[in-house]
Amino acid sequence: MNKNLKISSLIFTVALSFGISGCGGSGDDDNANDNKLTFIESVGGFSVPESVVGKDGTFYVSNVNSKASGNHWIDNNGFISKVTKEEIGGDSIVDLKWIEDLQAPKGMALTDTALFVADVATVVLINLSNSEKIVFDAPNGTEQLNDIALDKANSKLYVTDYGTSQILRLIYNPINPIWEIFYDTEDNNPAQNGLYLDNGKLIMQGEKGKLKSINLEDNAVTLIAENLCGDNNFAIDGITKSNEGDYIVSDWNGAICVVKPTGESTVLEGIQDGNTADIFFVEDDEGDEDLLLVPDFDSQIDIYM
Ligand SMILES: [Ca+2]
Ligand SMILES: [Ca+2]
Ligand SMILES: [Ca+2]
Repeated sequence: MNKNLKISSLIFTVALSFGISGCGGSGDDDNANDNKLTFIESVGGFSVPESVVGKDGTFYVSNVNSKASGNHWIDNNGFISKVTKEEIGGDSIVDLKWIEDLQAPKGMALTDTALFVADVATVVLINLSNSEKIVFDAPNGTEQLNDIALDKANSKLYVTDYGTSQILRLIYNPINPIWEIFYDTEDNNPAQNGLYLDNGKLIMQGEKGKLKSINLEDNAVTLIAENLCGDNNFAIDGITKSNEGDYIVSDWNGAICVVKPTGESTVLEGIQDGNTADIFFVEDDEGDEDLLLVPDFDSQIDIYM
């Protein structure tokens, strides 16, 4: 990994090359920084941001815009912000309330043409070009949809319900959407939150302090790691993957942990105080200027390299 500043292909204006998981990069000082993030800047102006996703220089931030839970999530004031990299470096947000009339939008999934948003009891599909919405009402009994993992090739998405601890599957045909329960609660199962699709496996929490995967072909559940970063109560909010093949998981309470496929996990140092909600890994086009975007569930997206 080269540690050269490259202004020309910046994401969020400033980026140095950095492998989030370290993993013995080729630099001289690789050992010193393997498990440390470097804070770059915060982008503010949001209202309880829960997640961020993006591609090609355009990013979307879900704004819960309320901190109360239960029925208080239903307040019709949630919104999605649309941010471009040029403006975000100058601390300005292109379109703070790009999409309004949501409740408490949280996890999102992005395609070339659409943004899917988990919004309490619905999944909302937003057309990127005309901002039109298609709303998929979740089945009765759904409590608080939280995160989305998209299986676009099969027109399916998986969405966690923080309230019931289930993972639901939606075939998102607008004319005939089909919902089913894909994964039901385990013993001692905490509220399901973060979800990530990785080559035919759904990566999820399963039990507090653990990272598990479900094989989408046979539904077999495999334990990847336990006692995440030495914390049996690690409550996963966001799950992503570095370009070195390690999972990066956030605990909403304020911690980020790198999990190797072998199950070894290491806490990332250098995180700002506050919450760390649903994170997003930005791999540079050339693969060597990677960033981690961390919503603080207050007002900012914190950017690390
Ligand atoms: Ca709200
Ligand atoms: Ca997520
Ligand atoms: Ca979440």
